[in-house]
Amino acid sequence: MTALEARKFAEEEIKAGRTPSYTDLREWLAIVESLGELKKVDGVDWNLEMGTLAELLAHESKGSVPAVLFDNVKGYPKGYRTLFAQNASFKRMALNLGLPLDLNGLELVKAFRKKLAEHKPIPHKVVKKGPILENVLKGGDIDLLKFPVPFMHELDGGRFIGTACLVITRDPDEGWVNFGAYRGMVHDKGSMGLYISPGKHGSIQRRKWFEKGKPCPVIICVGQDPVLFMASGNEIDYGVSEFDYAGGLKGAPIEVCEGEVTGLPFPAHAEIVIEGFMKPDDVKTEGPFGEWTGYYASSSRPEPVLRVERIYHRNEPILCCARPGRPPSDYSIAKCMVKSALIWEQVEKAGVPDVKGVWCHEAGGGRLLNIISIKQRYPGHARQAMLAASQVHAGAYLGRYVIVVDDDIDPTNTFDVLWALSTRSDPVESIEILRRCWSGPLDPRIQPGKKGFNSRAVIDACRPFEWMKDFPPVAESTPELKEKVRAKWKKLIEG
Ligand SMILES: Cc1cc2nc3c(=O)[nH]c(=O)nc-3n(C[C@H](O)[C@H](O)[C@H](O)COP(=O)(O)O)c2cc1C
Ligand SMILES: [Mn+2]
Repeated sequence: MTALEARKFAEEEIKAGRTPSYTDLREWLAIVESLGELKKVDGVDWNLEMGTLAELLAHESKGSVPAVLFDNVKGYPKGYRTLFAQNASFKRMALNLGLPLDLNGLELVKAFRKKLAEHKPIPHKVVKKGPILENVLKGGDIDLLKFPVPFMHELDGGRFIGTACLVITRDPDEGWVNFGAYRGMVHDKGSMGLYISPGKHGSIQRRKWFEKGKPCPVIICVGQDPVLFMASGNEIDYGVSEFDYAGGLKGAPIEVCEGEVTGLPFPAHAEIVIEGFMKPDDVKTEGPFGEWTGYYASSSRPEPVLRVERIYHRNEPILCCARPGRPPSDYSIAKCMVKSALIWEQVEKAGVPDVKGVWCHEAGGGRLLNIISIKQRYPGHARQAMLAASQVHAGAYLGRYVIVVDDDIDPTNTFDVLWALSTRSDPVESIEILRRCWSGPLDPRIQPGKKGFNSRAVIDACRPFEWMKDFPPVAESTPELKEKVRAKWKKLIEG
C-alpha cells in the first residue's frame, strides 16, 4: 500500500469503529499521522538536539506525547530519518496490539492482559524477499554513521544507534532465537558496543557461545514495526522467541529474511539491520549513557564489540530511537503499560486469584515502583500477591518497591495509593525486606563495585485481612448523598 492508500484505509476503518491493521512501520506512520499523533520535524542536529527535543516533548506535551519523525538531519541526505516516541501514547499502543483505540490507562492494560490470556505464539516465516534487502552493504561500504545516529544526552560516551532495537541471538544449545532491546554504542564505522545486563536472555546466550570459545553471531535491527519493539523491551518467557510472541500479538507470522553471514532471522519489513559477530576477548569501553532510572549509573565498562559484516537497509531508511533519561521519557508510558499487563498475567499464572489491577509507575521507569490491587479473599492473599509481583519475570529485574492495595484503590491513582499506604499499612507489620535480588549496573543506589544485587521492600497497604470488616469506615459520603447534594448545588460545584 502507498502511504496515501494506507491513510485512506485507516480512516475508513477508524470511522467504522475498527482498529486498522498495518504491515510495516511506514503504513503504521501513515495511520498515526491520520490519528493526529505524528509530528514531522525538519533540519535538526543529531548532536544533542534530537534527543533533547524528544525529552522536552515527553516532559512538556499536553495530553499524549506525539511520535516524532526527524528528516533532513544536519549533515545527512533527505530521507535518512529517525523516529522517536513511537509508543508514547495509549492510542498508538492499542494500534500496535489491534485493540480498541479509545482505551486509556488501566482499561488498556486490562484489554492487553485479556489478549495475553488467549495469546499463542505463531512461528515466524522465512521469506526470500523483503524491502529490507533493497540495500546490502559489505566490505568498505559498511558505515554505521551512514544513518543520523543521535548523540543523545550531554554526558554520553558516544552516539547510540541501538535504543529502540532488537538484538537478535540464538541459543547455541537449545536453538531458539531471542531478541531484546539492548543499547548499542557506535565505536567506529564498522564496530559497536552492546550493553546487555546480566541475566537478560541475550547475555545468557552470548555467554554460552563464549564459554565454547566461539564467536557469538548477532543481528541488530534498528528500525521496525513498533509491536516488535514492545516485545523486545519487555520480559517474555525464557525459551519463547520474541518473533513468535510478536506474531501471536499480530495474529500472523512475522516474515523474516536470513542473514548472509550468520543465518539469523530479521524482519523482512525492517528499515535498518546490522549483522556481525562478537568474539570472546574482543572488548572496548562502552558508555556512559543516560538511562531509564534518570541517571548515568552504569558509567563505562569494557563490553564485547560487535564487528559488523553486513548492513541491510531500505531506501530512505528510518532509524528507530528511544531516549531514556529522567522520567517521564519518550517510552516510559509504554514500559508502564506493557509491564503492568505482563506482571498481571504472570502473577495470575503463578496462582494468585482476584488481581484487579497492576500499575508500574512511570516515576520508577516501569520497574522500581509497582502497584498491584487485589480483592482480598483469604489470609495471606496480599503477601502472596506482592511477593509474586516482585519476583515474576517481568517484575524481578531491578525492582525496588511493590505495594499491594485493596480493590477500592485504583493503582493508577498515585494520590489514592499514597493514602492507602499512609493509612492501611503499619511499617513493622506490613513491610517485608528481600535481600540479594536481581539488579545490575544501572541501579543508581548501589555503589560501584557492589552492583549485581539489590534489596526490595514489598509493602502490604491493604486493610489487615483478619479485621477487614471492623476496620474504621472510610469517611466519605455515600454516592447517593453526594448525588443529592451535587444535584442541588450543581452550579456551585461546577463553577
Ligand atoms: C528502550 C529500551 C532500552 C533498553 N536497553 C537495555 C540495555 O541497554 N541493556 C539491557 O540489558 N536491557 C535493556 N532494556 C531492557 C530489556 O530490553 C528487557 O529487559 C528485555 O526483556 C530483554 O529481553 P530478554 O528478556 O529477552 O533478555 C531496554 C529496554 C528498552 C525499552
Ligand atoms: Mn527473551
